[in-house]
Amino acid sequence: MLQRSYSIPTPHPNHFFQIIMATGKNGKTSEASSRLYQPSNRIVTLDEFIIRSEKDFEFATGELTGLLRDIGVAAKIINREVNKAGLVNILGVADGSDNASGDVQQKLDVYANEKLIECLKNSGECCAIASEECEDIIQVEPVFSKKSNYVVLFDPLDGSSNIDVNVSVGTIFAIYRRKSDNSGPATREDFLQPGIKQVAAGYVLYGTSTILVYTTGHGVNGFTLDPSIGEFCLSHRNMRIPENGQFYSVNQGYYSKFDLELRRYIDHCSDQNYGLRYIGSMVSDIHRILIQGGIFMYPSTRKYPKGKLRLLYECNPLAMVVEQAGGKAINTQLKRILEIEPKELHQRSTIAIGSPVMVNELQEFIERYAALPL
Ligand code: AHM
Ligand code: MG
Repeated sequence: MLQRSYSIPTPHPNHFFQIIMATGKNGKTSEASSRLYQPSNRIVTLDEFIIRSEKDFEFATGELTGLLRDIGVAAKIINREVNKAGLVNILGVADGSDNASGDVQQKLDVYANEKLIECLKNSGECCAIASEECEDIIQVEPVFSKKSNYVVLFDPLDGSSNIDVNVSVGTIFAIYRRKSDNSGPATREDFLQPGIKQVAAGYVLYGTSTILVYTTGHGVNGFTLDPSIGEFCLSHRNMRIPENGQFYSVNQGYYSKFDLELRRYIDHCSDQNYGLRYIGSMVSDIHRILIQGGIFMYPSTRKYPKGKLRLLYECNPLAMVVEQAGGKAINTQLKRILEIEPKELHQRSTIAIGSPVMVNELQEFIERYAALPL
């Protein structure tokens, strides 16, 4: 494979990233499959970037800036523990409990959950928290929350069933402005808002390197943790998802349990020689798709007729990131994920998310086959 380097201009003034375009065996340049972002020499830390971007926020009081920084701090603490897994007694299932969604809770789920709650509570930049690991919302006492206007939702360690086998896992987060008056406690309605109301969303991927990717509705940026200085440094500015891709990502083991239209689309992917990539850790799969293009699907199955993934702290934040990068995210009823009106905190949803051309292609299959008799 030949490699050529280009410096490309972008709308951002300080942007000097190189995109390495790879030329495949067939001589075609495949930007989608081999886009690499490379930072310039000037180091921009996450904190510096967040503070400099504060002017982008509609209500620039510094609260949201503080919240994003708190999440960065919690991510570093979680990263340290995830990296030690195997050396200390932190692997395996937590003592006798399932989480709020009925999934088996790992020890590291519990640890990551506690750290995030601790960091958010101590800084006092949000008034309430919701987590995959907690049945109900957690109020932050007014003495700490300084009457904050924000609520935070997260999945502290997504894909945690993979930890014991050293596969990458991630933290997913979503931030909303509360609807209720800030003189009283936050309410469930503050959390039950459609994804379009998110003021910020993102994820941290604890992978071969640790990367924090987030958006405040003004594009998507990624920050790689430099362990030597303990800082997240800007490495992926203004991320854009390739329009189209060569990979599809779905648990094909459930093929016979999928609806006809999904099975036909998967057959089509196979006919087209698309590669199948499925890590079983959604953050990792979405991160790959964000960079290389492709489609991720978790449709309904017999076990999960409404889909497995949680709308508020898995689908919505990842949909916001992907849309902000130029992608699409819909459910298998063809509704835009970000416009679904949530009814419950731990509501599940089906999802198809990724490169716009591939999501549109799936949509055509659903429209064509869903109406057919079985
Ligand atoms: P979790 O929140 O309990 O970790 O479950 C979510 C994970 C996703 O990261 C991943 O895409 C999916 O579950 C994998 O599910 P399956 O094993 O059914 O394919
Ligand atoms: Mg999860």
